[in-house]
Amino acid sequence: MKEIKKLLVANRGEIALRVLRSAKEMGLQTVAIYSEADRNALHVRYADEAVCVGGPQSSESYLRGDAILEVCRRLGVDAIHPGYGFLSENAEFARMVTEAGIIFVGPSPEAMNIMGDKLSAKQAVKAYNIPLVPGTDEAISDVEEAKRIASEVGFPILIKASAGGGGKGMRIVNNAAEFEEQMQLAINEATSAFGDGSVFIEKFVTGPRHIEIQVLGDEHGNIVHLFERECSIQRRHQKVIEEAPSSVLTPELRAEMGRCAVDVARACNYTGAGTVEFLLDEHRNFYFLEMNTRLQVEHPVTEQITGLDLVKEQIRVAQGLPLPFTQDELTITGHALELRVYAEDPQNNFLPDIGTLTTYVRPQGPGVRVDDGFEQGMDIPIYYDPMIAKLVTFGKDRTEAIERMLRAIDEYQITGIQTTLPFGRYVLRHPAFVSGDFDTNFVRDHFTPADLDAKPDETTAKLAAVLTAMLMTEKKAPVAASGAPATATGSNWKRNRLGVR
Ligand code: MV4
Repeated sequence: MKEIKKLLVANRGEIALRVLRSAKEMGLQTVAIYSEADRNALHVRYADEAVCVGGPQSSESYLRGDAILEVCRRLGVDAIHPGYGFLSENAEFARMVTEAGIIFVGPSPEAMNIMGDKLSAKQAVKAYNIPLVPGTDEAISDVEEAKRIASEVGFPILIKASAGGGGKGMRIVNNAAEFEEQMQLAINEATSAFGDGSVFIEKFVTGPRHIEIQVLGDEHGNIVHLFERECSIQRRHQKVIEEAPSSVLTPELRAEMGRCAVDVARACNYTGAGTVEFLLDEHRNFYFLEMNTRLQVEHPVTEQITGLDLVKEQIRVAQGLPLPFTQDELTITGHALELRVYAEDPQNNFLPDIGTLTTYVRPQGPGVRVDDGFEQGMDIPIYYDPMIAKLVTFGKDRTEAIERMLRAIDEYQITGIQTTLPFGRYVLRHPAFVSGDFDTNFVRDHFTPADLDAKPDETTAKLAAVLTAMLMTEKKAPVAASGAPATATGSNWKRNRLGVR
């Protein structure tokens, strides 16, 4: 075992604070780094020591691997937690850290390299029986060959950049006539954005759900999955609401996707916490898309339903300890939702809204968790992500988690800036969301800014009607389609399987 005594968090905002809290509970000494824009930030005050590493721009501070390593040497740091974003998926940084004799709390640089490129990820999982979207598993540059494959796969197809991610460098092609132009655009975009023009083709799945599986691996070859997160409610590839468990997975499908996720992790000898992304189509076929080699923003919903602290687990496996549980020992209890609260104006095309948090009062009470990095009176800096907070609620079932989220949104008081809280309230009250019948097109299909002007009474009445309908269905159908008892894991998720097409 490689004991960690002093941990540096190479990040800012809510995730820096989140990691520091777990480190403190574990009795570790903590070091924060910060930029000139974050002098008064909460993570700086929370850590035992804090060092300014440069200017407000990320490139002058949070992305400066050399400066961060210098702080580690000076303060005798034995491990770095990278959080998400910034250097968290930078294999070169992970290698530098390891070569400096410091523990990188995350996977090996090799695993990061394999999964950082979508085509090499597809190659790596080839030896396993992982379903992939029909298409090519190699870079394609010959337009005629690409067209031939596209017509075999069938339109619409999607051209994706191998080095891309989060929707960057994707092009939908509806017919052969558009093909050549779109392919050239995709290659040019990929070349200028990633310095790598490799593209490939996939059948375009038109109304998919985005389901991801949390995995955790140790250095002794043990890998488990921690069930799924449903992340279909997003706007322009920015997630808005995440939940666990998903209301569309049967226990059988959950186990099958879980096994595949573990195999994806095995394909790159994954260690630490990671996430395997799948698309689920309307017939509930699933396809592996990519793997994210970091702790994700939405990890709290998994923590709430499993009772685990993922940051502690990350730190333990980074010290070389074996996982303290087996797959069979893991169960789902209750239901959790996360609403991302952004400093954006939903009435004005979600334009980032910067300024001072004149009023900032967090919701409290049963089943509410707020992960944030701000206090009343602070400014939201313009240099970083506009996410102010993650509002997480949990309850015995999905209905209770929704009711608590609506109550928590009402308690949340933020003035001085516009936020996405009203948008969150709108989504949580929408019959399609409440019934579970939605896909990644939810926001496009169901939202216009005028919806936020609706009288609260009208939407409340609508919600009451839907909840009543759900309660009646629960009484009629408390048993899963498989005929298995509905609460084998102590979870009520099966009762919520409405809207399954
Ligand atoms: C797809 C797809 C449909 N068909 N691939 C977007 C982000 C990246 N991780 C993969 N993405 C998609 N890939 C095929 N073959 C639809 C999406 C997609 C999407 C995926 C997950 C969550 C939200 C999304 C929104 C639009 C498109």
